[in-house]
Amino acid sequence: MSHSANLVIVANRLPVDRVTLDDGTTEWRRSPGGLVSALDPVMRANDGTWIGWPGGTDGDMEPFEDDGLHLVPMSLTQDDVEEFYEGMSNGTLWPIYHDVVAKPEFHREWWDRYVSVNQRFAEKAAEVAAREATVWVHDYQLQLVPQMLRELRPDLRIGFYLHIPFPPQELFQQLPWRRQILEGLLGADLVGFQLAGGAANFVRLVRQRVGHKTHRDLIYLPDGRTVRAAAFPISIDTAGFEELARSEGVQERAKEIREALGNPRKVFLGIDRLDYTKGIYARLRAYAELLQDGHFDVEDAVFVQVATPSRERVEQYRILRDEIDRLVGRINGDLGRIGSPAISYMHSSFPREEMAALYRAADIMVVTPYRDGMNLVAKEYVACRYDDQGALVLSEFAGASDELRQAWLVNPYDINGMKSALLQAYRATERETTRRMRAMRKTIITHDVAAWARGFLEGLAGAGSSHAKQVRP
Ligand code: GDG
Repeated sequence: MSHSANLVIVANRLPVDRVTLDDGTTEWRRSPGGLVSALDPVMRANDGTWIGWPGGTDGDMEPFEDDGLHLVPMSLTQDDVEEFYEGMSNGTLWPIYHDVVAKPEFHREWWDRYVSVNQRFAEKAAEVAAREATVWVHDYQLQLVPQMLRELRPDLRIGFYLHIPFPPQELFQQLPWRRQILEGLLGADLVGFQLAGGAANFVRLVRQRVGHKTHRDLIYLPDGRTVRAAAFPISIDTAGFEELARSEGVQERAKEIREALGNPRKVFLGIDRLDYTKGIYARLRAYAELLQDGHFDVEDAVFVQVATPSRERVEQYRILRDEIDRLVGRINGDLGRIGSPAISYMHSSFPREEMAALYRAADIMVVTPYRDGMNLVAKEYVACRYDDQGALVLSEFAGASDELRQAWLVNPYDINGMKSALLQAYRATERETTRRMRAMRKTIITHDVAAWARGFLEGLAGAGSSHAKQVRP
């Protein structure tokens, strides 16, 4: 590897997906995620390198350049995928960090594999980082990397960002490897969370379980280092989404969608990865009860639910899929009429343009997770409503509810409460929705994903006691 980088991003996935073309050849396509567009300018300004898994189990691949970005693929074997990714990451950590909405499983082989894969990521980062470079590690799959990397390369400035919630100690304590994970994270100079609550949970756990001294957001290690834990709520490329929403193609498509739905008075919309944390089941039940109770009719309104396929090899995700299939079938069977289903359900993923058109077509966006680090869908909806129209029904347990206070906030465990919020949003006057939407738009226009990345990197430049070089945020 000839390129040595002043900024290294380490994440479970690379920012590109490999797609196979009709003629059997493969090429790389930029993943649509907001993280990629946020980090793209920072990567370019610092000639950065991104380390991650390209998906699949095709064996070793050489580092390559894609559209000016240096990409370093990490290969995973079938066993790595099953034990590190599907197992420890998505079968153990994901549910524990999301309020134990599903039951976490603990397996020692999964943990051993998590350790060995984290070690390989750390070794790769140690190999490509220039002297005193900045390394930014992402998310729950790689929590041991900061410490492993510091051992290999004490000259580096290391940041870690957790995209999902950090749980309270009552739940975190269940983890048989709780101490190792805390120590893994403490290898960073700055540990970033979505919300101040997550940062506080982390600091308290470190004090109680590891025994380090702490003061506010600082942790003092016996070797003289300090680690800072703070909140950096993530956001989206607000201007980019608005521009897409304003494009002629998207406006045209939004009209077509409404027509295809039979031009009902109101369109409700849910867009989620098909995940048990997202509260899809309860939201559809609440909606169906509103129809049953006669508040409105299938001719007046329709609920469009897009569930993007996700983690399909993990058992709990298969069970969830069957449950939603059954529920939608029952609701439509009981309440739908010819040409007017109660719920229009799609288990598929769409291009960004189609997402924007759906946001434009929807009068009421329904986002009701039981627990969510942030929830970007809520912010994307607001970004697309340049007309200041549209209502957002949002769970109190999504990180986004800290900023989007003017949404109709709900407790997703309270079906009656959800019914009443859905109904209020349905009946809201234009004046009311405009007032709320305007305030929410202000928030996400000033706080976009570029501001998030800048904030974290500036925090990292000022954190810790190492003397590594600074990167341009
Ligand atoms: C994790 C945390 C945190 C979805 N379906 C399609 C599609 N999407 C895009 C959305 C949005 C993203 O995927 C989903 O982001 P969320 O934030 O809603 O949820 P998670 O996937 O669980 O993300 C979460 C996030 O990390 C960032 O830190 O907010 O709390 O759980 O951007 O638009 N995009 C396209 N087609 C789809 O079918 N193109």
